[in-house]
Amino acid sequence: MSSLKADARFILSATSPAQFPNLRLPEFAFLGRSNVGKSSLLNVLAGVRKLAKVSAQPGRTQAVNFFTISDTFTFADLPGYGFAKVPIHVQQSWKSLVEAYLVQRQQLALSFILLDARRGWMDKDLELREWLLHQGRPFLVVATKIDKLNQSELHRGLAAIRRQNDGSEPVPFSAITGQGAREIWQAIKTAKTR
Ligand SMILES: Nc1nc2c(ncn2[C@@H]2O[C@H](COP(=O)(O)OP(=O)(O)OP(=O)(O)O)[C@@H](O)[C@H]2O)c(=O)[nH]1
Ligand SMILES: [Mg+2]
Repeated sequence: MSSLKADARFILSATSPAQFPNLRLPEFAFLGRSNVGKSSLLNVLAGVRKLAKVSAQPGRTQAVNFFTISDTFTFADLPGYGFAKVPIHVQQSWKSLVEAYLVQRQQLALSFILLDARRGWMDKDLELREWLLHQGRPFLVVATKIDKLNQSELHRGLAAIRRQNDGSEPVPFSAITGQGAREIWQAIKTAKTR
């Protein structure tokens, strides 16, 4: 598997659009509910255990965290949405930060929508999906934490996700086993050279 261990670097953590870095590299964004496994996926892809902080408490990533990979592209770890215990003003600031990112970010090559394979689409995920479609932003759906499902649960979970994704297949992924990382890398390489 191609992980780029030595060359993954944390750049900065932005809490407002003015702080977004301008590195002129193709960028890949990781989006999804709080606790779905965005930071864990990023760490697996980069081959670095603690590149992106993995939260013990949901809702911890409240900024957009930027990383460069081999100085050829960047990853953006976006704050998770939909955590009920987060106060309303924090949810609103999430929304304006993420919307500003998705509207403005010219170098954004591809977004990943992460869904918990056990839960599938929830309202906020569908809202995000509609929004990306509306903005003409390409995205790929990743079904996370598949190590927690048996074969038949996995089959059912993936089918449910596909049904609400115009029949497109999600990438099954586990940060524990690394399954799916190769497909995600492939999608990144394809989008990067497009
Ligand atoms: N079993 C299993 N646990 C996972 C997997 N991915 C993430 N987790 C766990 O789920 C919890 C949340 O993971 P994070 O990667 O921090 O999730 P996040 O989407 O970045 O969360 P926020 O930053 O709060 O939005 C952590 O306890 C992880 O260890 C996976 O593939 N399998
Ligand atoms: Mg996170």
